[in-house]
Order: sequence, then C-alpha cells, then structure tokens
Amino acid sequence: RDKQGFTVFFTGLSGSGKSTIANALMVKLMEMGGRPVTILDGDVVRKHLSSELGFSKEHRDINIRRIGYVASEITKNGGIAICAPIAPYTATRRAVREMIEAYGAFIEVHVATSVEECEKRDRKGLYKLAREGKIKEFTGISDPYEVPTKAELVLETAGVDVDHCAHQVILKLESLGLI
Ligand code: GGZ
Repeated sequence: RDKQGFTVFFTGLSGSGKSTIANALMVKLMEMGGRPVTILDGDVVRKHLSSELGFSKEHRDINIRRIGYVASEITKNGGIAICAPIAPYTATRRAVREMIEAYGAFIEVHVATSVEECEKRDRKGLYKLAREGKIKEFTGISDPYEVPTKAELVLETAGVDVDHCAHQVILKLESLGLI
C-alpha cells in the first residue's frame, strides 16, 4: 500500500536557514525517488500566490492559510509538501496543522536560529534596514515571533551544516514511518 502524504512545515525567523534546509531536504527526498515533492517557500509564495499581501498580522495569517491549503491538497493526494514561511503566530500554525492532519501527517520543524545570529549573518541586509526603521513590522525586531512549543523537531543551526539539519528531518520522517 502506498505511504500517506505529509507536510514538513518549517518555521523560524528571516535568515534562520529555512529555505536552505528545505531545499536540501527536497533533494534528499527526491533522491529516494518515487514520490513528488513540492516546496512552498516563503518569498516564492509571496511572489506568486500572495503578491498583494503585506506583513500585518492579518496579511501574514492569510498568507500562511493559503500555504496550508495548498499543502493540504498535496498531502491529500499522497504527495510531500515542504513549507518554509516565517509563520510567526502559534494559532495560525495550529490551524494549518489541523487542516493538514485531516489528510496526512504534519511535521512542524522549528529552525531555532536566534535573532542575534540571524542579525549577525544578515545575508539580505534586511535586519539593518529594520533597525533603521526602513522596514516596519520586521519579525524579531519590531514584530513578534511566537516560539513553537510543540514542534516535532527543533533544529539548532549555529555551527551545524545544512546537510546535517536536513538529515535530522529525514531521521524524524523515518522514525514516524513516513518514508
Ligand atoms: C519579516 C519580511 C518583512 C517583514 C519583508 N517581516 O528572509 P526573506 O525576506 O527572504 O524572507 C522574509 C519574507 C517573509 O515572508 P513570509 O511569507 O515567510 O512571512 S510570514 O510567514 O510572516 O507571512 C523576508 C521578507 O519576506 N520580509 N518584510 N516585515 N519578513
């Protein structure tokens, strides 16, 4: 019998490493073969599916619910969805979890890179702009990030390479019998 579909839902700050780990995970899953894998990355989704939305709580919630809906359809059809938005609000993450668990498994992965570390890296220069007030409502600086307390997996990224992080997720999926 075919395995059930599932969604891996990364959550964490801007620059925490969500996209990079999500892509490494996708490569590993595709190498295992057989099953379609779809990535729903934060900034890509915002370009194609949520281009009219900003970063108010209301707009972030709409954005996350759209991602959750698409992931739930993929999960329903036995596929693998990998989501990588910031998703700063606990209640919204829970709503998406419920949407997806109706059809398959939901694995929440907190990419727990600290705001200090993200700001130190500042790969896109956004933290600097947020500190200068040139970007408003910036998560971790001038907007909340509610730390997950019930994530299936917490990834510490400081001094750890991407491949190791992605492997941790693979081990979790294996232990849950999903792959
Ligand atoms: C947070 C922002 C903001 C504000 C622009 N706050 O690192 P990035 O650049 O490429 O990814 C971030 C992305 C966040 O979009 P999400 O859809 O993941 O957010 S949410 O889940 O909260 O809906 C960042 C960029 O957009 N960005 N302004 N004010 N991130």
